[in-house]
Amino acid sequence: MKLGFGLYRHMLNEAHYKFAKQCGATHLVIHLVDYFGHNKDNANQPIGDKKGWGKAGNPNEIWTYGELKALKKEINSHGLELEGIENFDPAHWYDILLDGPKKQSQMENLKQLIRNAGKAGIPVFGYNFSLAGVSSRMQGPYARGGAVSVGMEGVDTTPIPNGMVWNMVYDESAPEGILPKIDHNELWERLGYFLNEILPVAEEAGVQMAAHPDDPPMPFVRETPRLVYQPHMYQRLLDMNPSPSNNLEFCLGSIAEMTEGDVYEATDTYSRQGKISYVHFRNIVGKVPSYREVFVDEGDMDMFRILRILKKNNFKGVLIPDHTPQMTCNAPWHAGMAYAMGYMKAAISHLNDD
Ligand SMILES: [Mn+2]
Repeated sequence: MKLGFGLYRHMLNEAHYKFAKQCGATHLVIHLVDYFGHNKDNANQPIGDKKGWGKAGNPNEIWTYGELKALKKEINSHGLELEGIENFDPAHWYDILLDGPKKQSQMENLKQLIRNAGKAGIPVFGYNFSLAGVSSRMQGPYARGGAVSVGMEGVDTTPIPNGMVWNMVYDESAPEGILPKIDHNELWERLGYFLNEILPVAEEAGVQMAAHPDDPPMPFVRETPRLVYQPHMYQRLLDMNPSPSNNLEFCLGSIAEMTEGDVYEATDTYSRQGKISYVHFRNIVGKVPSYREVFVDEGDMDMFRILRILKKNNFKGVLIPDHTPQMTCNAPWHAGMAYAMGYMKAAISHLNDD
């Protein structure tokens, strides 16, 4: 197993690469979507509000091979590997999510993006097939010692306005109104189209498509259906297409927040199938619709037990902390992340001594 950090777009710089290396990470998973338009007030722990996470990017400009190659080179020059990119820009696939008129042309763009990633030598592309995206979360002093973290108290039922999807505005001049209501089957069909189109290209490009479960894992959020809100629903996604590129971005926190099943069993089931591309290694207390994100060592989950299961099933991928509570000091994000990474590093070396 390998250790990495997830870095948001505004963190893709020398200071953060050095920080990651100094903590003992060897790999990075990077976000290229410009959440909050570089307004950093909220961007180190995105929760957003009903206005969402800001404006989506340019629909006509996908991330180019040159751009990705340069990023990889820069990251490598700091002694780190670039393991993956996390999330598509809503601007690049809103009509794939919404089954809109630009679906096919956006699909062609995403295929080119995956080819670009493969050519640049980036092995994993994480995505979250969701209309509401991350939603309904609040921020508060939920973790040990009053550390500020994210939690949920009830689900957001505000409908999504036209022009917005996955928490971002892709069309500021969209007509008044809200997204039409659809059921779960319709959303699964949209996912099926996406997978059948993207997976052959991903396979050829040497890229694994890694699906994040719903965050929060509720059947409906903002009046839209969700796909993977119980552990067994991941299997449905895998069974839709047998491609070796059809993989998971295995978020332990979101899975432990689910009301059915068992996070240890799920870890065993999916790692045994070799279907986990990388892991979001974080801990929580509670389940939806009422849970809190906490420090890695104070939650409901026995993280050592999770690691033993991953090791037994020969998981070789990357673990990243995902999010952590923010610690009270001048660098709340860094302190939280360094704490998580130190814990993970010690746990892994202990495991390897067994
Ligand atoms: Mn996650």
